[in-house]
Amino acid sequence: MRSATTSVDEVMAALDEEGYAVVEGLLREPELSAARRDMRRVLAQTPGGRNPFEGANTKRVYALFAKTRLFDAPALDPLVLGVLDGVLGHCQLSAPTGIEIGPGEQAQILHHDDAIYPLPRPHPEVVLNTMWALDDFTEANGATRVVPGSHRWGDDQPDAHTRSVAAVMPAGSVLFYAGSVWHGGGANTTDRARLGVILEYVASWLRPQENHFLAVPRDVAVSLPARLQELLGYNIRPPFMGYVDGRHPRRVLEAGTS
Ligand SMILES: O=C(O)CCC(=O)C(=O)O
Repeated sequence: MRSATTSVDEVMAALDEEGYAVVEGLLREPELSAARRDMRRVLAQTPGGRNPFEGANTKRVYALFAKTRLFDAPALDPLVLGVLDGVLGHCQLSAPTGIEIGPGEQAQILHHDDAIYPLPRPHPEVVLNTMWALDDFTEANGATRVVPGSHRWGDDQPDAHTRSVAAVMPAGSVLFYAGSVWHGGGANTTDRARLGVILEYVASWLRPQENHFLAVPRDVAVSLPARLQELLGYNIRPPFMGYVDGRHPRRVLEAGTS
């Protein structure tokens, strides 16, 4: 477990070695309680999972940046941006998702997040995920389980002998994990829900999982910090990937609302 004073290089070294790293204290009070409260407000209007991957007793909040402002700052955390720069280079948000694992939920199937892209393994990282713990993550309440070192696997699949570890961490911590590392939500055997928010990023030459242009209304997008707009796709990957009618998309965003 590392602390908020951890350097970008230390996180990158752990990601390279193990495929994941836990950093404590990136979200502190009063922001932590405010984020938890606001997510629980959103969750009150959120339906349950629709399939075994989403979970029978789990709720997932999609279109996160349309529903809360409490993750604008975490998405731009300097340590996160530094690690993104080192691991992915030019990148954008892919799947910002709140995940509340309810009591009685079974362990999610182990998977790797970059499996959606048809790339032979192993390959340079194209996805980096950050799981923000809003509750304490424990072995019992469904802390994310990670298979250490599995980011280096080729076509190997986890089986009954695969050793996974629970990313146990206090609320306010962040689990960084490579898009290629095998992992999954843990089983929740307690009587309380476990709340976390995933801010997943992808190299900007790939399509993000969520279509942010439709998920986040234009009048909301225009009010966001410029760097967050870029991470939501209002950006050019050099030399010109992502232009709109020959122009930078931010210009079009601003022009459209004036
Ligand atoms: O909730 C978790 O701890 C992990 C969830 C996850 O890996 C996913 O849904 O892709």
